[in-house]
Amino acid sequence: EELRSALRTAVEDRRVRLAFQPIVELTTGRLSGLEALARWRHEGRDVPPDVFIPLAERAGLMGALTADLLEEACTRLAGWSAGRDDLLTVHVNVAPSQLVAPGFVTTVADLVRRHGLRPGALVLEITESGIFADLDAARAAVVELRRLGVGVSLDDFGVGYSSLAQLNAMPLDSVKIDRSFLAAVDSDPRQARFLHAVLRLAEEIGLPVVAEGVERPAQLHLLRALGCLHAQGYLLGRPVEVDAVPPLLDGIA
Ligand code: G
Ligand code: G
Ligand code: MN
Ligand code: NA
Repeated sequence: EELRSALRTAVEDRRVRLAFQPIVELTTGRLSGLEALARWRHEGRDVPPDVFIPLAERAGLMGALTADLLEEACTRLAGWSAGRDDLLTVHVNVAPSQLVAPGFVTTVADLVRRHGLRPGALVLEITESGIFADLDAARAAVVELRRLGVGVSLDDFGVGYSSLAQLNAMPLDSVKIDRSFLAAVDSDPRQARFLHAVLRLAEEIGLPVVAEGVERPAQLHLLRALGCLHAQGYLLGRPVEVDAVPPLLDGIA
């Protein structure tokens, strides 16, 4: 319909852009990374990614959109990393369809080389809900990406359909626990115990955790007490536009 053709034009004109949300190291309170989040303003309003990402998928625009956003993320990352020797990472969300698309890994390898990135500075976030549609292809892509040194993080961990055995078979280097696991930890002891169990599971299989959706100090205190190393959420920092990122970086030099 109308929104679809507007999105097509926006992708062609590179008007879908990125916002960046801080990921914080809990032991020090310092910035450790930034998650890139796609933003589209259409007729004066922000269209949520939950709307335009599926629309792009149905319209056959995901390949072009992903290429464009990865290019922007790598350009920004290279600029922000110049002259610094810290370990800033930029996380980019990659739809399952793109992870397994022909040539995807080659495209990523080319980006890393062209922008002169430390490969581990780029982290791709893949979602549990989609990768298991074609598990073998997804695993093969993840193996190749990790061989390049690029990071792969499993997003929305815990709410998808995967078995733990399948997860264990993927050479991931971190998981992001879905914010639903954090929602009630400060009011419901059972939820707090559940979070504890999920964190212990991740630790047992050697997967560092990024906790998502930290909105209240009590959630932050619990995560620290349970030994979670990284977190993200409105309390720690909202998504900001590109121009607001450099001041955030001063905190980590
Ligand atoms: O930012 P938030 O409302 O900004 O994002 C909502 C959802 O959209 C999240 O699940 C997020 O992972 C997804 N999303 C945001 N940006 C992108 C993107 O560039 N590519 C893909 N595939 N998903 C994205
Ligand atoms: O699925 P993904 O993790 O990529 O989702 C990122 C989404 O989560 C974005 O829409 C982002 O704006 C949103 N988000 C980030 N921090 C918080 C938070 O503390 N609370 C809520 N409700 N959403 C958050
Ligand atoms: Mn994400
Ligand atoms: Na998530």
